[in-house]
Amino acid sequence: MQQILNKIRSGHWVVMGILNVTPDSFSDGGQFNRLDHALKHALQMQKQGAEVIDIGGESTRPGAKPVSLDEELQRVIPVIATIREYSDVAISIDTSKPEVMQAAIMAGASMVNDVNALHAEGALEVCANQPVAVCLMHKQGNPQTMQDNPQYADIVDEIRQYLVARVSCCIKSGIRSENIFIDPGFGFGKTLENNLSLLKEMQQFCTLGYPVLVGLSRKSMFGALLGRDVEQRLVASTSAAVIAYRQGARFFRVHDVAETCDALKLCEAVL
Ligand code: 7PJ
Repeated sequence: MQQILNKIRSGHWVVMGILNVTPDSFSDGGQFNRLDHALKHALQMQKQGAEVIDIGGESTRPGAKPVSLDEELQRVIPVIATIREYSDVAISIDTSKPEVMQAAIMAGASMVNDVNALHAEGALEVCANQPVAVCLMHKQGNPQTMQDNPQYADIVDEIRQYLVARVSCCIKSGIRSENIFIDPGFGFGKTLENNLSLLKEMQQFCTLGYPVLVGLSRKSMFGALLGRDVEQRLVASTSAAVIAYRQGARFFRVHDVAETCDALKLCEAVL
């Protein structure tokens, strides 16, 4: 993970491949649920250029139901252990539960990606006591209801303030500032118009002093804008990654690793 942090700090981009191990994952239909499939998918994404694999056992898509601690642990820990056994790719755990963070770190994860920005009791402490990177994401509301009626006075300002406040909490708890990423949280309690504003104003997050991670891949904002199903959002997703890159985002959480890497290589070559 240290290498990846250095790479991003020196201005290069990094792609994080998404590995969902939820039966209800909207874009891979839970087909990677079994261990061997999960491993194959992770190794394939690594070969395609992913330097981090983000493993999530609880779907956070709009309307998804929470899963129990035991269920989440059973889904993610064997997958992390298996990938760790066969590959040296960096592993990120996509969770909001401190117990899952802890177990994932023990099994070999070196990053905690929390859509809840380490709000759960004990989460800050788990991340402060170990050499892990953290990603703090903004969301409004909870997955069950967040898309019902999101409201903002000034969305960019509100999210900037939220992220800055969460960063301070992390630093106060003992998390090293070099280990912190921030993320405006596309699609988490945001209308299409909100998401487009965030993409347009990406630069305002990239100048806060912390590297920015973006998760735009196959999101429903493209469905809303283009009327396209999840499998038909590749061009919009990579184009959006390029728009974010041009404004300073350097860490990209994606399903389509090879295509995103092509687009980002082009961006870097042009600059
Ligand atoms: C994000 C995420 C995101 C970060 C998900 C999906 C929904 N983590 N986890 N940022 N999205 N950091 O992939 O559509 O945008 S789950």
